Amino acid sequence: MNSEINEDILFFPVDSSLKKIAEKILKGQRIDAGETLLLYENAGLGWLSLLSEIVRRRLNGNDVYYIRNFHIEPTNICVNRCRFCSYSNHFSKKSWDLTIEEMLDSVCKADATVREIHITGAVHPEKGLQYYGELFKKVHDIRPDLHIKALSAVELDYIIKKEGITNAEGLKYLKDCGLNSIPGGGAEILDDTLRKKICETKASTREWLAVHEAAHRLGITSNATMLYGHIETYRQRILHMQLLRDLQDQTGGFNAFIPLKFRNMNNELSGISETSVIEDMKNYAIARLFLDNFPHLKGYWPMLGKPMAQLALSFGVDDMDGTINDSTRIYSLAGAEEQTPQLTVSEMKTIIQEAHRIPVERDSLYNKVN
Ligand code: V47
Ligand code: SF4
Repeated sequence: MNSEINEDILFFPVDSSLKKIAEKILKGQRIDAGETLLLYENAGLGWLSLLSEIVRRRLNGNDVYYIRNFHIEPTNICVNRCRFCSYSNHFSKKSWDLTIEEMLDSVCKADATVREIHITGAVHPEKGLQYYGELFKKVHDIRPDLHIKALSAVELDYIIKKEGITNAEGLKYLKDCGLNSIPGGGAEILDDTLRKKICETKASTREWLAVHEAAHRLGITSNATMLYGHIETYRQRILHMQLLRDLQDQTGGFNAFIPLKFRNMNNELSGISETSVIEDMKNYAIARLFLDNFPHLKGYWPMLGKPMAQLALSFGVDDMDGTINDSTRIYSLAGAEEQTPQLTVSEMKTIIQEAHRIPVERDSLYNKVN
C-alpha cells in the first residue's frame, strides 16, 4: 500500500483519540491496552479494515498462506469438563479412542503431497508421554518428511506433570521422538478468574504460558489461539493478547495467532448467542493491530466457514491454515457450518484469488514452497 493511501486514513471522520491511534500505527509504533479497548468500543469496521490491512501488507505483502495438511484426533475421552466443549465424551454422543494402528493407517493413506500432520484431542486419563513419543516415532518411520504439529499445551501440561519432570525435560523427550511444533489450543482466555468459570480443571494461565515458553527455548515453535465470544470481556481479550505479546517479545517462538469464535451447539454454554460477523471481523482486525510481533494471523476456515474466512482476508488475516481433508470434529460438533471440512488446493486458491490476494503454499514454518 503506498503512503498516500496510508495517509488517507487520517482523513477518515473519526474522533481525535482514534486518529492518534492511527497515527501511531502508521509510524509502526505499538498500541497499548487502553488504546486497544478504545478500538473495541469505538472503532467502525471499515476504518479497522483499512488500518489492519496496512499492517498486514507491511508484514506479509499480498501473500496468503495455506498448507497441505491433515488432522488426527486420537480421542475425545477427557479428564476435563470445559463448559464450552461439544467434543469431549461428556457432551458428544459419540466417544472414540483410536488405537495406534488406526492412526498409523491414516498416515499410510495420507496423500504423498501432504506436509503436516496435526495431532490433538482430549486429555485422556491413561495416555502419557511415552505413548505419544512412540506414536511420533512410528509416524516418522512411515513418513519421515511429515512435520508433526501435536498436543496442545493443556495435553502437554497433563502428561508432563504425570511424569513429575520439568516442561523442558518432557518437551526435549518428545522433540527427540519427532515432535516438531505445538498447536495453539487450550489457551481459551488467559485469565484465571475466567478459566475458573469455563474450564476450571485444565492448565492455568501460568501453566499454559510456561509450556510454550519452554518449547520456544528448545526451538519448538508454536501457535496461540483465543476462544472468544462467550462470557469474556474486551478487557480479558486484551489481557490475553498482552500476555502473548509479552512472551513473544522474549522468545519469538509463536508463528500465528488464531482467534476461535465460540460455537454454541451441544455444550453447557449453549444459551449464549454466537457473535455477529461484525464482531468477528473487528476482533481479527484488532488482533492484527495489537499483536505487532506475531508474523501471521490465521483465519481457521473449518470453524469460520469458507465465506467468512474469505472475508477475514480483508481484516488482517494472511493464513488460511490447511486443505484439511479429515475428521476434525471440534467445530462440527459445536455447530460450525463446515460439517465435513474439506478444501482442495484449487478451491483454496480460488478463495484467496477472489479476495485479490496471492495464494502461497507454505510449510509448517511458513517457508514458501513450490
Ligand atoms: O482449545 C473447543 C476450541 C481449540 C469450541 O494451532 C472451540 O494451528 C469454538 O487449538 N467453539 C482446539 N471453539 C483447536 C485448536 C486449533 C485449531 C486450529 C488450528 C490450530 C493451530 C489449533 O478449539 C480448543 C478450544 O479453544 N474449541 N470448543 C467451541 N464450542
Ligand atoms: Fe477436554 Fe479439550 Fe474439551 Fe476441555 S476443550 S473438555 S480439555 S477436549
